[in-house]
Amino acid sequence: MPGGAAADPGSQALDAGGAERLLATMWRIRAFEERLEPLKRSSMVHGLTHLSIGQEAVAAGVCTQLRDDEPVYSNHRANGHALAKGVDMGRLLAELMGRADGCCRGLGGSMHVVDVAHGFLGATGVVGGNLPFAVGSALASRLLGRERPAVVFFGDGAAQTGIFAETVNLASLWQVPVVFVCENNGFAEFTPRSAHTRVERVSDLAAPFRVAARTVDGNDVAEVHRVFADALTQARAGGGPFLLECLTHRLSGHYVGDPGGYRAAVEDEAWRARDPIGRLVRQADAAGWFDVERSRAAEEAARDEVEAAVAFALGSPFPDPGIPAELTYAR
Ligand SMILES: Cc1ncc(C[n+]2csc(CCOP(=O)(O)OP(=O)(O)O)c2C)c(N)n1
Ligand SMILES: [Mg+2]
Repeated sequence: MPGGAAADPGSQALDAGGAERLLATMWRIRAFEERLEPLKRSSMVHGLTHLSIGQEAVAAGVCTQLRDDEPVYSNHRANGHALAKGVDMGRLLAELMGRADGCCRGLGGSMHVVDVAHGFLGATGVVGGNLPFAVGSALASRLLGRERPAVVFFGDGAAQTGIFAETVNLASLWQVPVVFVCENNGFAEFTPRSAHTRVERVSDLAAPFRVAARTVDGNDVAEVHRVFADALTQARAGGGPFLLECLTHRLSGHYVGDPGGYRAAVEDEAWRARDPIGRLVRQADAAGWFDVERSRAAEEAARDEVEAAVAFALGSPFPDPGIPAELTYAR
């Protein structure tokens, strides 16, 4: 399958090849989720479906730089993180459709996707609940004698939980290799950040714990890639934790079917002009790397891959009803 995480891409400055890879990854996420929405509306997909359309630059800029054994802890808005980390698209869709060939045999669904082989250690429905997992993973690697960074994605809403402060404090105290990646889309469900707090920037919450932090334009994949590359290099070298805040925007509801009453005040049109895919194409054109034709080809390849994933998932049976008991109890 094209795109996704590489075995050992390292962290280097963006070049034409790297930019093409980010473009392909963003198109794969966009095409997948645009197809997922009608599948969810026609009840082919089970459980809540949280789309990340408009936020693809964060997943792509971060996950494509990680090795398979550098784990990612995702949240409820997990499709982009999973695809960019290398989870097979067909197996991901089969999981969301509750099919036996899903990456968790169809028993988990969208908020419990796990793929150990690719270091995708999971979506979770517990807002903020993934933060300590990442610190525990980074601590475990330290105890085993290596600095293996863990990355955790969380939203601006998760930054308001108590466990966020506890986790950042311990990461700082122990100086473990963890990169906290905040996707600040300005909303937690239907509530704007301004209704939760007077602290506008999540990166400001790191300073009291003496954790280095940066806020970047989360719709500029080149900038996300560049700053995350530095954080990753620091973490791999034993330099301790880092918090990367990516300012972004989800172009659709909190979940598919969100009535959206609050969206009248949301500036979708202004954000559409800052669409991360179009921006990368303009940057690549200016750098002489590729133009919009390359983007169209990447889009077409992504849409073909999605159709193959749909056929794969639809061809997969539902799990044997006896399986949950078999997996729950030890013999
Ligand atoms: C512990 C917990 N509290 C509340 C919820 C309900 N909930 C689900 S998503 C969400 C908002 C999360 O916002 P944010 O972290 O900013 O992520 P975003 O949805 O914007 O990507 C909330 C409150 C939950 N799932 N878990
Ligand atoms: Mg949010």
